[in-house]
Amino acid sequence: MRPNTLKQRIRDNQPIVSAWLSIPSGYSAEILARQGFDCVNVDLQHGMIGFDHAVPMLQAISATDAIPIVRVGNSEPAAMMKLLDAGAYGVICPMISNVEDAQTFVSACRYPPHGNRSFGPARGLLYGGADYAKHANDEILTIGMIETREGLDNVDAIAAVDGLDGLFIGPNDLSLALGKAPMAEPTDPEVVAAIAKILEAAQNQAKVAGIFCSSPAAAAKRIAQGFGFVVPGNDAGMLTQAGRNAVAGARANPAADAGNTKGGSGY
Ligand code: 3PY
Ligand code: MG
Repeated sequence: MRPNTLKQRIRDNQPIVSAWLSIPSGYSAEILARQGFDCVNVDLQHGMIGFDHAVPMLQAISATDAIPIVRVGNSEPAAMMKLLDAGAYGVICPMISNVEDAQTFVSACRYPPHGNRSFGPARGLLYGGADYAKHANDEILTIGMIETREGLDNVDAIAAVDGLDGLFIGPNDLSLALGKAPMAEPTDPEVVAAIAKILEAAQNQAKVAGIFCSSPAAAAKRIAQGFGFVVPGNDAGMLTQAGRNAVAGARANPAADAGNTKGGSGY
């Protein structure tokens, strides 16, 4: 089976930098997958993406060295199993609040005897190789999101769940859960302490800790803090920023590009 290089990076203590897709397009998936990210996540929770769009996006990513992963909408096993069959090499599951949630999630991603994943690996076989079924339990990455108050209270027990590869923080939901305004880069001391607690819980179990970030600089700071999985913003945010910069740049100095008729990087 094609090795999951994310698992290798975790073993080697190398941070994972993930792209995050919310736009339902194989083309934008392909563009980002070719920019050097370790993995590209297709976000089926908050992204504008359903299963039928996710499949060509996973195909586009799997034509590159980036590992295709998904964030599912919830811990419902059938949807996860179908995305694994479609070739996802990792699953991020939101709102893991207790050990039972984590076990349900992990079980859906593992074939018996380690779980209850149903057999029918379709694109998994094409991407992973003929021996997919033999090694999938070892290669598929499972990351549970801690972003509820209950999840925070139970974080040590959740981190210890066998087969769960890591914890991932949703800073917006975590802020809301603690009675604060949603923030991608929280500054409230209670939320900051909660983030530190989740990081420590993962580290105590030698598991990877991940967090959504709003910019490359924020992601670099999180890596320096010990996070092993960061997301330096999503596709929509990058497009928004690039669009704003383009407009501001054009208005700031309208004569700068006079005479330059060459196309830029988008056409
Ligand atoms: C959150 O901030 O709650 C997230 O889930 C980020 O994707
Ligand atoms: Mg969230």
